Amino acid sequence: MGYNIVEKILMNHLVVGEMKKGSEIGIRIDQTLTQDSTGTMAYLQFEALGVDKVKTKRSVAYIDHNMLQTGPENADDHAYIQTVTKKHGIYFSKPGNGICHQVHLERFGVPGQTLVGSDSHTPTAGGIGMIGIGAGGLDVAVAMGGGEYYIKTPKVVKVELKGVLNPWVTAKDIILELLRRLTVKGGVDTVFEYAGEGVKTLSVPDRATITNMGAELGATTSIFPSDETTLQFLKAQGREQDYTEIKADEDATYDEVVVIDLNQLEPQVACPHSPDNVVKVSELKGVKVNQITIGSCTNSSYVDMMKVAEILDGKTIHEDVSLVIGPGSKQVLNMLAANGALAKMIGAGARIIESGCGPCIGMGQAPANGAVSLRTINRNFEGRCGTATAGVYLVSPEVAAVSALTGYITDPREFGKAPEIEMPKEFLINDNLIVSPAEDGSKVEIVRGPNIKPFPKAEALKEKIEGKALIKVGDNITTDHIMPSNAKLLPFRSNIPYLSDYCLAPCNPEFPKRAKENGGGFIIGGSNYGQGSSREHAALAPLYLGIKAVLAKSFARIHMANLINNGIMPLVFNNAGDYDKIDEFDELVIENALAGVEEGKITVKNKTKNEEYPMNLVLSERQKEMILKGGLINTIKDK
Ligand code: MIC
Ligand code: SF4
Repeated sequence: MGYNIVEKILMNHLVVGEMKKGSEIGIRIDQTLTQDSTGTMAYLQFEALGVDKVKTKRSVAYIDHNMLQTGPENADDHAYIQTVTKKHGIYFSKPGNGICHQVHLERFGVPGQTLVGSDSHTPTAGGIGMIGIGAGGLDVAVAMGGGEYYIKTPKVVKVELKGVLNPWVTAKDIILELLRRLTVKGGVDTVFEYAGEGVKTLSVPDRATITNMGAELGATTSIFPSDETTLQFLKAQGREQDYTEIKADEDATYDEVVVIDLNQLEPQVACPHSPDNVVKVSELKGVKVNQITIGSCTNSSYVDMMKVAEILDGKTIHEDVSLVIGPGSKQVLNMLAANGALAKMIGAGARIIESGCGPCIGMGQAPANGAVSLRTINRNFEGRCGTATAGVYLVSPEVAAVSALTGYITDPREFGKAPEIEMPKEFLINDNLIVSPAEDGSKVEIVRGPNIKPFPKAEALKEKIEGKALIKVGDNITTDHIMPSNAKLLPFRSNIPYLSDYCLAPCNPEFPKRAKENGGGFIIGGSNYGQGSSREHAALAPLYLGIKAVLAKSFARIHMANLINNGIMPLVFNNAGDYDKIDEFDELVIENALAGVEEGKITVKNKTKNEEYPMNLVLSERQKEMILKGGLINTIKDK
């Protein structure tokens, strides 16, 4: 029997366990990446492991999120990351070099290898046939130290792309279509493997747009074959030697098949406040737009930017629109500057921002109250842009650029001929913002600014756990709700005591105070609790506030792993209806926690209502140990 691509790469990297659907496996990790907003914590944890030099083939630290330097905190953290990486054998991509996923694709990704990154969009690397997985900082730290990375053996879904996209219809529309059909919870414990004749028609950056936003399906990752197109891309990046062909066997099998007919697709848009709230652009015709941002790790490649420049060339943006453009990397920005495309953007009235995450994570460019913001990014969760009352719509760069000219959401097919941009035969290669690690790390002094505070540590599990239901939230709560990030909070990512005062604040600003006054307690969640970002802070802040367990209908993959790594029990309602029976401030108690963890079943007693709720806690042996001992660090220390 033949194998699909996912099976081939995972089998090649299998270290622990057996590849049986749903059972836990440990895989060897070839590469890691971190970015700055999760990186400080990841490197503090790496230091706690006491490993001298990373054991991976390549590890890279990017500075791309915390680029607004409104105070010294971000620059202090950059200095910490630059020195800690120099000491321990990690490459350092300086601020200005670009967004981690874009730069990693251009300069470091290798088909057939595995990559773990402390950012949920690490699957972008699937665009060149790599298994890229987003994880919490602690898991990345362990991978840097040579430890394996654990996932549930995924379900593999083949996404068969038929036909060819029509003019003005893009890779973004393909992934939006998948989100429309499968929703933000449709990909949990799944890898999407792309196949079919349509694959050949998509460039590497197109493929990367699709694998990037596979994260919004909640998928473990997404992957394309590594083929002639991949080879041409790597050649143009001067990295031909990194190429290997990777394809599924003719008789490969899949758990499910989804077919998308590219000819039938139209330009699409994800409406506020969820990436799966997708409709056709033509259905929103005439909606007035206030702000447009083009960029982010989803859509900021050279070709994306060139198309935008062509659309804007010689024209002027609508008087009521603010257009902001952030090219994804120094390579892209430099090429646009050299060939005059930047001048076309500026000439039309665009505001050019540096190559980084910027508006995508609310680091500046918060729209006006009630504004409509059209963005080429991947997430439009409520409030993420920095303005709770604004509505963010997710679109392709083409829809964004055309709408910038008209001032309302516009189907670009009304605009005329679509720009045709060739992939460059040679990219401009200049890695002078990538700093190599020291030959001899022992001489490097690590700089630690006053913003860096120790991270909270969990304690071994107790037999009896008591507390109040401190907060009850609904379905699809994101990590942007649990640990919000914006220009005011992102600088404090290495300061959990400070951050914890904002934990779950978008749901209820009283929560941190309640948790402190009651000496901790429980969080009650709906389904897909913790979707979105990989930020471990969404587990560390609750840990700091004394949260013992989260009771939910279901959990998103990365957040669940982060809770377990930090010794917090993710309990799943056996009867989903029990969720309705709990009210905030109910007194809850778990009496036989230790035995319950071993059995995978825990009974939560509601003392206020005199009821009992059976909960599931399905854990691997490795995860049980973490819950019992109080997290991953304690487990490793014991060994
Ligand atoms: C995001 O897009 O939400 C982020 C900001 O890149 C996060 C990482 C973080 O919270 O620092 C992610 O996607 O993991
Ligand atoms: Fe940065 Fe946005 Fe991509 Fe996250 S999704 S890595 S914030 S550009």
